[in-house]
Amino acid sequence: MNQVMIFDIDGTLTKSGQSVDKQFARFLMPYWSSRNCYVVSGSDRAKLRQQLPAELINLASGVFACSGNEFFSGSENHYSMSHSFPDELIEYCQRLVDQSPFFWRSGRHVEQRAGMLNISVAGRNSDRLERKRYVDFDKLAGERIFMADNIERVFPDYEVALGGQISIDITPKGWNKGRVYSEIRRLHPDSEIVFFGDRMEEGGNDLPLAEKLLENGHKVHAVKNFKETWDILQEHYPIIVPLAATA
Ligand code: M1P
Repeated sequence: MNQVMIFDIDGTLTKSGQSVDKQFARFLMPYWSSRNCYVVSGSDRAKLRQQLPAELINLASGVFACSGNEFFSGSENHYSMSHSFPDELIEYCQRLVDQSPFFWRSGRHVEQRAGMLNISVAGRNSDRLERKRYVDFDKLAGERIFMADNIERVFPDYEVALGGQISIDITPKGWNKGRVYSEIRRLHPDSEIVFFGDRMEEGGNDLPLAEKLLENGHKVHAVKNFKETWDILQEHYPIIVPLAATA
């Protein structure tokens, strides 16, 4: 049976917020040209283009950005969802940011993307050290879980996912990575789907897609980092060599 591969980016193909390792990118190039490979990320296109080189993105069969709310392949845009988030929700999030006891604000704390809002107390302008400080703080304080619970309680039409390390993602209910499933089924109705992600725990942003795949008999790999993704690919999913090349 044909296989279609879907890869989350942060924590699965790259270290969180960083560019893909050069050697791993070299491994992925022939890999992505030999198979139908898609990527899905909570991040927007601009961020995704900083993390993966253009040659690699162009080899992917398609890219789902903004938690699956935007879909493009090459220069073709397939869809981009838009939603007008209520002022009350945005103000509520801004208040949560302002009230946080975390000592540092780098800027860009409430970011609107296609079909989603990203909220970060440390801010999207945080450098590596600032990110690390917030990660350490959040481990002790559980702030992101606290924020997510509160937002979902006060605004029940919205859902909140923990995507990366320093922020939370808010979408209208159901506008999550799970929507990637129906799109891939439409494009590849007879293929087995294999998904790699690092956030499949309760509240993690890879969970909705992982659940849909498992319910429908597909495969899911919950990885801890890109090295584990690399190992699994080498061990279980060899590069497909076209028949003419083997003759
Ligand atoms: O792709 C995973 C997440 O990457 C970033 O998360 P953070 O800055 O918290 O590490 C954000 O772009 C987030 O929206 C996204 O889900």
